[in-house]
Amino acid sequence: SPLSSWLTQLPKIELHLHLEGSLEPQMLFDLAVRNNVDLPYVNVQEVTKAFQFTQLQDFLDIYYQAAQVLVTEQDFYDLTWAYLLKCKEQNVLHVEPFFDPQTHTDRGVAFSTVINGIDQALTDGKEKLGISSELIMCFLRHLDEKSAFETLEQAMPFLAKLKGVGLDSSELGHPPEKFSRVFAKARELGLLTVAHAGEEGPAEFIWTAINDLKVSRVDHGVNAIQDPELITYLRQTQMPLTVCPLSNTKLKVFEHMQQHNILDLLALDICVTVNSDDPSYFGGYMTENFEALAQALDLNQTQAIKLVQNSITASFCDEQRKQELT
Ligand code: ES4
Ligand code: ZN
Repeated sequence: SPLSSWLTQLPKIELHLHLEGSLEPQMLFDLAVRNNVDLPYVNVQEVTKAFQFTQLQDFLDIYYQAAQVLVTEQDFYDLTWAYLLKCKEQNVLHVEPFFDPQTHTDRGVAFSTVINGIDQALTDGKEKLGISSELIMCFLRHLDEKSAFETLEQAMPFLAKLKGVGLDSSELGHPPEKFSRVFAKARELGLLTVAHAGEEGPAEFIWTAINDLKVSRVDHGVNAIQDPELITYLRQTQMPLTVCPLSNTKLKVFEHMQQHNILDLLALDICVTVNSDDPSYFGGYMTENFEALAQALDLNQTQAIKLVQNSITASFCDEQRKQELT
């Protein structure tokens, strides 16, 4: 359709993307062979079947298992490069990807292997594709504070390659304040902070992400709608929410895209943005997320442009790059 090609051409920014969640089935198989890793799937059809999950924990179990095929620096390079090529196709000009070091260091892959592979691809992405980036390291919230501190310690030689830290994995039972001290240390080191909050967890977790972790953005945050005072706060402070429409319907945060609240939040003048989260698992990259909003919620061009402008405002890039993106 005309809108669909317009959405593909529209210059876009991605602020909520897990690199491990951009691992496509074909690369999963190729890396399993390359590294001699056993998979519980023999073909793409069985992978597709395994991807029938409808809640966060079922997804995470498969996502962490698949990540085991990532072993060498070249693997992390190839994963990141494939994502950047997809960005180029979809006219995504700036990205702020997440990675989960503990998923790899806990099985014996060195922190340096992970970050050097990712960083080299991001550097090449800037030089060869013109895509700028800022990298964010996430702590797994189902693990303990000690493990998060150890991960921050491992990151010390690589601080120049990192813009911030985030918090992801199972939200229920693991409130943001579990990581108040490690986030305080990260801020002392000059890192910005973000956290997944209000995805499957309550609005209260958005408050504690803001007040205890001092986040610059909230990842997901759609459950803010349950708390009118929080909505007022988010509007007045223009605290950004990195919303992921296809993720939210796949994991049944909303039953159908028609029920998604992103355009309601936009109408309330909240700084919402569109992002793909784990595109290989949830059914699409940036363009497909915008297209899903166009189909289900009648997203128009004015709204799409405002959503991209919000992403520029919410981005961690420098003022000069923001000017170029505007
Ligand atoms: C995630 Cl959708 C989502 N939620 C929480 N943690 C995650 N890690 C990767 N995708
Ligand atoms: Zn996420």
